[in-house]
Amino acid sequence: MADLEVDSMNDSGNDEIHEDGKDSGNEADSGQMSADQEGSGQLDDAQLDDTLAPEHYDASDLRVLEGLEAVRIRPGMYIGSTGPRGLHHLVYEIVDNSVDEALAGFASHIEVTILADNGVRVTDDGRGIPVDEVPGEGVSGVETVMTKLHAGGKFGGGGYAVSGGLHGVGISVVNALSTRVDIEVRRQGFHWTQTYVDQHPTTHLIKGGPLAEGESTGTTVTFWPDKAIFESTVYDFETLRSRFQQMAFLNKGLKITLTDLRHTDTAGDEVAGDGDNVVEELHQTVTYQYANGIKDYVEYLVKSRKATPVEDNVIDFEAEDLTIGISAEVAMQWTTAYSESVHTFANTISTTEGGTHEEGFRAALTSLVNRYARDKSLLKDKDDNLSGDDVREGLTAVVSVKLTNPQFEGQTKTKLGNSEAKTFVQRVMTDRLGDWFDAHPGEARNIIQKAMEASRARMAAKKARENTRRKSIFETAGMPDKLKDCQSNNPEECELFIVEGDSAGGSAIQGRDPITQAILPLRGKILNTERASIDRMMKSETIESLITAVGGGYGEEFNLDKVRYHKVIIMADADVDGAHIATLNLTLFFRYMRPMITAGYVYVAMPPLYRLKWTKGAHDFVYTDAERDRVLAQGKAAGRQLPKGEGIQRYKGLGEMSYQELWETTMDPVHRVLKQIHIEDAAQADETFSMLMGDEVEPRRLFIQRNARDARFIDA
Ligand code: 0RA
Repeated sequence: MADLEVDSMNDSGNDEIHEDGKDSGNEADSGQMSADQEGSGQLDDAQLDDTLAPEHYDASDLRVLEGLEAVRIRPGMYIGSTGPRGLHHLVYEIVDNSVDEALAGFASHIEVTILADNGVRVTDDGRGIPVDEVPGEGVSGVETVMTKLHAGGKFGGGGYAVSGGLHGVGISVVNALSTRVDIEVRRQGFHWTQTYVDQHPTTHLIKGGPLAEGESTGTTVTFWPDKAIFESTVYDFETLRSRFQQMAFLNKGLKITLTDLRHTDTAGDEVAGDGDNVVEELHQTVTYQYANGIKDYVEYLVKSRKATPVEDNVIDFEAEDLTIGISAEVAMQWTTAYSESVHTFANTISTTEGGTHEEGFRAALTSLVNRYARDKSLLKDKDDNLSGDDVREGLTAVVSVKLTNPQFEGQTKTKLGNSEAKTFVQRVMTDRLGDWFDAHPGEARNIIQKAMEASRARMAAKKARENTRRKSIFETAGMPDKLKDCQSNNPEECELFIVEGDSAGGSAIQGRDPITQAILPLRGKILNTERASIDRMMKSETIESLITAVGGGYGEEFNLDKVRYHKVIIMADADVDGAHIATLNLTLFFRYMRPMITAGYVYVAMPPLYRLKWTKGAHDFVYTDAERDRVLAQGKAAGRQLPKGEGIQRYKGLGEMSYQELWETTMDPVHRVLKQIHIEDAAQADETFSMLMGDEVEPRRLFIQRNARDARFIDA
């Protein structure tokens, strides 16, 4: 799943954790690629000669290919990274072009197929990429799109062009980073084909047979990513599936089909424990199409959270301002759940860092609810205003804006910066939600009463917290008893290990580097914050001690500047129970200290699974079954031997390790493997958390079992 994404890293004393070595390429400076994607002049088929220039390459072709060479030299600049994200980005690049064709009203169905050899085919039933010679280019439209940077789908015209963050850099980038691309266009009554090998066309665009009776026009692009560029060229079905489902939600009516033609050995998940590929993911197909767009999205989110709606109907509206080139769609529903789940998008890119559209949404919502509550005397003069947190408690909402020239800011370029988006969304919300409240007074009253209950619970929690805080100031400077703090006061170098169980906690305390590493042992499982109200949550001593140790507070008042550790490392056993504990901890961060995750401060430690006790030389610790097999084979090839019987020691829990072993394998920055938690897609993560932490045990058990080791639920 693409939700909470994790990058493994061996952070060998290296502080540059955001530039993780695996997903190489700088995410931060890669979001500006949409600036220059205007087309290269209107194509007018009628004016163009149908015959194509004979095949010859002159200086201008060389210049074109130099452009693609630049992409190969710095792929991160164009697709963000050469890790899993970049690899999947290639597919989105092609699909976005087809989506544009669909939004322009010409395509209705996009089919994506992962081929058995990890090539990917994208087919649409649009107009087809122009096949005639492009004036001034000397080559066909197809060849221009394939070889010229930024000559993407936009040949000008047609509504207001919409472009995403990294998206819209064009099909040429896919060509640049593939060993082969086959392109087939169905247009002007015929099939047209061309193949590119290592960026170069092997022939000119070939006109094939006529379209069959009833065969639609359209484009098919098949590409094979270059193994010399990407760390891995194996596509993840789940990552693509969830993205296409989301695209279908965000583009009302669009139909997207995804098919996986691979066999188990590449598509299967490794199941924790036995080292066999057990889970079969053979030849699956999914199709998504939502007639009501984000309204369906909200219904889906509410259902997957197993939340009970306060009112039957999803509130939804949309508005558009053609003069400034912006549209906004909002869908929302309150539920009896305690946490909020608000997801915002700009040009279908998930804006996990929020931004102006989200500010506009929140500001309008809070002031409208307060004004309405006072008008109707639900709130009395003596009462405080309801806070934003109160108003949004239990709210599931999707806000999707589309605008011509989006400015993406923030650490991961997922924060919308356009000021006009704030005023527009704020105005639309105030008008339309205000109308809805007026038209549905009974429902409005229920919603406001729920917010008032939230407010009362929050105040009770605050009071309780102030009491305990006042008390503990006399004790250990406000820090929890259980915390073995580190000596350094510099949060940048400080690490907090959250450790399951007192015995592992003891080893961690003995093994740690006391200058920079603090240990917080927690006994057993923490409260499931998905299922508890905020006052109940704050009554839990364990959760209180965790929040106090981290130091930034929680909820709306969370302050990243006050955080005492820039690495919080969840350390749990490498088994199903451990995975559950890690997930409970992550849920707490996700719901109540989310900026910790966004800032990249939250990690999961990966203790080794096995120790290989060679008869001679140092032992090897390995972290996955695959690594065990590889290291074994390498060792044996090098003539090393394992003692009979107990040569491979399997660790069942952290408690089995001596404190020296725990330090060496799991805590020492030179050797340990940490997984950094990202919020790649908050909506998806939200859904996963709800599924994991919700009422139903069986999906959770299966999921954790499948993901306990390879942590796919937190991997790209
Ligand atoms: C340029 C111009 C036109 C369509 C496209 C590109 C186009 C590109 C892609 C990429 C994947 N599918 C696509 N479908 C269309 C419009 C040409 C016209 O006016 O007919």
